[in-house]
Amino acid sequence: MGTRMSLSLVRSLGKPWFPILLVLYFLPGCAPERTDQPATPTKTLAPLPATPLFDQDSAYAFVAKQVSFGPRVPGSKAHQQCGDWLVGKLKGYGAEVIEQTGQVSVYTGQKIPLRNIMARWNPEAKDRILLFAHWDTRPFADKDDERRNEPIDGANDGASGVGQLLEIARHMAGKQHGPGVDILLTDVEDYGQPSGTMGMDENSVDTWALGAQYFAKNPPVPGYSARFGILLDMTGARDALFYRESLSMQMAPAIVNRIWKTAASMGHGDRFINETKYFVGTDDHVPINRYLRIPSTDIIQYDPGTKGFGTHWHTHEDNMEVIDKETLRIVGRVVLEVVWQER
Ligand code: AHN
Ligand code: ZN
Repeated sequence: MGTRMSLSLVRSLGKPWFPILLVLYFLPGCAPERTDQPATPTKTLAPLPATPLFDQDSAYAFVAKQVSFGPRVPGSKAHQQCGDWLVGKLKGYGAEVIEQTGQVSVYTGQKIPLRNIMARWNPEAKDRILLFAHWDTRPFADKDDERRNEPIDGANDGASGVGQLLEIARHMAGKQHGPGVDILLTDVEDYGQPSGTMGMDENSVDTWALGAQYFAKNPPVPGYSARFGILLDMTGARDALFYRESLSMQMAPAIVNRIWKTAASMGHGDRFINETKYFVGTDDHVPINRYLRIPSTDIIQYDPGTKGFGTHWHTHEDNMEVIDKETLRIVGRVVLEVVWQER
């Protein structure tokens, strides 16, 4: 093609329309392409600061500390004391802390106090990332055969995600690049109406995640938004597997992709399984997606044996014995990596 074009150019020499051809030849895009130069100049991005090391011993200690207060049932003394400790830790890591208090009605009609805790780094930044987990404990063990009316320890269901977020918080003052970060510890997630094994009906779905619903409907920061949100729920049990959660895939597929791809690239594809499972009826990410329109995903354990949550779920077996440092580390470092890679 190039040779034929050049030949016809030679034959046109001396023809009256040759000057027009000559002008056309030098117009951008009309000359035969040169291959010795890149078509567009390459933009080199500045290297990102190294991601800090997520310390699983530290995360484990944060889980154990929460459990040591006793079940963090809304309205209880343990709940009050643990809440105070969480606020103190987050302030100690340099965050501006907003406490959102209020009252919510649970499925029995009973009114209970609510305390959402939001820790903010670089609060002036418009561009933000939201990390969240619930810090309350289920007041009963409705999936157990014994002591069904007693509250559970909630080592995995509640304390694990909060422990990982506290360990991430410990590094946050050192983050000088990229968007601002908010860690939201939601309250009254786990006071939902007990139901059969196969999940929930239309009426009971809204009895869960009351703190996140309250936050999303009345954000304490007017016009609150974020690029994306990541919810950690039951992320600390031994050998836990994390499948792409179906509601997250419907509402926020891009951030799900980011997390599962990052996990695979870090060698954790054996824990972050690249398959979607429908097993979560609702969770804190649903109101955050629905009302605040922040694309948010739930990282939550799926057990192929139960085709649902772990066997310890909402039983007294959800105690420190199910917590494993390796699981805490894997989820913690994947989330920290995704946060650190944002520019
Ligand atoms: C259900 O899907 C029934 N519950 C998800 C919310 C939850 C409860 N997460 C922890 N406990
Ligand atoms: Zn629960």
